[in-house]
Amino acid sequence: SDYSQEPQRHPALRINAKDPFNAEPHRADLISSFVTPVDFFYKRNHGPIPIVEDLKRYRVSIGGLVEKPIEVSMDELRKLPKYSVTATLQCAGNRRTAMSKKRTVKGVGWDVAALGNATWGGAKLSDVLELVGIAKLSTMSSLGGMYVEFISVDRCKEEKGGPYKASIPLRQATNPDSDVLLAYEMNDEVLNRDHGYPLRVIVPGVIGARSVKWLDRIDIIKEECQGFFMQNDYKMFPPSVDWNNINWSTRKPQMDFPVQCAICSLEDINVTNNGKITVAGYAVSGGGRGIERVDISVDGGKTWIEAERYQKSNVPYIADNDLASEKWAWVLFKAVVNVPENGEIIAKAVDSAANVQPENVESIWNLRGILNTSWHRVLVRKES
Ligand code: MTE
Ligand code: MO
Repeated sequence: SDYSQEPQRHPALRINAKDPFNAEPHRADLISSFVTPVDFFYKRNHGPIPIVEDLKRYRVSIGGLVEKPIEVSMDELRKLPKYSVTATLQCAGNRRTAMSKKRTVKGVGWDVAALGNATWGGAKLSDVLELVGIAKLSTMSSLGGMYVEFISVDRCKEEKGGPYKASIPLRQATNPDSDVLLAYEMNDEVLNRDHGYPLRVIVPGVIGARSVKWLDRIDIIKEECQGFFMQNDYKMFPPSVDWNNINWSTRKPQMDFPVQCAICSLEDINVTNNGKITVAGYAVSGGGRGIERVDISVDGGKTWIEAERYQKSNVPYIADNDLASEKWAWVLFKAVVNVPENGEIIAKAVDSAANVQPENVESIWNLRGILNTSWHRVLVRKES
């Protein structure tokens, strides 16, 4: 593979792997704003960043189980109603490094910042699919299609040199309320190469792996996409499964991500000479579920205090309230606590369905190290 034409990246990123390029911002940078600047947005790639040179000739093919396959230009996509959706994209591998410390897992190591919250601008997939005669809220068309497959321009070794791909159910793709976008803008700017120029899919509330970048083709298909990242990766296995007894076909591809939070104002280990310390971070849940609470403990989880939650400043955040919350976006939190005797500060979030993060890594450990949503713990040592 050729990595000689990679784009420039911000020097503040923490590089987890090169060729393919995988990087995340430092914790404090991540929570410096509600909308993550493009420079600080994590970058997760499986091959070289493709170059789409001639936008005039760029087309997305839409085919598979449709009566009349078409090719759509960027101009045609821009003519459809444009939507702006503020959504948090989170890699399923977020917090993998911490899971690996308990018991080794396979995969790129990530701290707590393999996610970002951006305002994505583009056409709704439900509008685009109408161009090939697929009605809104379709479950099964007369042709029998049940999934929408996204195929990219990039090439990766896991696909033996073929393109990255993924699928989502047709029901979700054709539901305008799912807010699935074909995005050409990120934070009101043209999408850059790292994030999928000229066009990417955004599937809000779902692990980042399904938001295919550098879109080349959309196919309506009968069964879920058979690509590597759907069938042999990004599945959640129980702790009992290891590399000797794994049977990939026994599990479904992971779609929604579970409730998650992390403290970003502190590193794993900290030193302070104050009696009080600020605990700030993000909380987010999948499937459009809001954040009901973020709890902080300074006594090992015996007692908890509730952190303040906000999205936009000056507007109180209320979970699942259309007027007061961005349903696909993360919630930032903040609390000032006494520096604990035992040194440990813990954060856990509760979503609007009352799902709670699990206490320990052990109960959710899986060999690929995905979805580490265990209570987030940091250590603070008092220095007098
Ligand atoms: N799309 C393509 N074409 N190739 C990729 O490697 N990585 C996926 C997804 N879409 C990927 C892709 C994964 S695993 C994640 S988490 C997100 O893109 C990362 O998006 P970002 O780099 O814009 O943050
Ligand atoms: Mo990912």
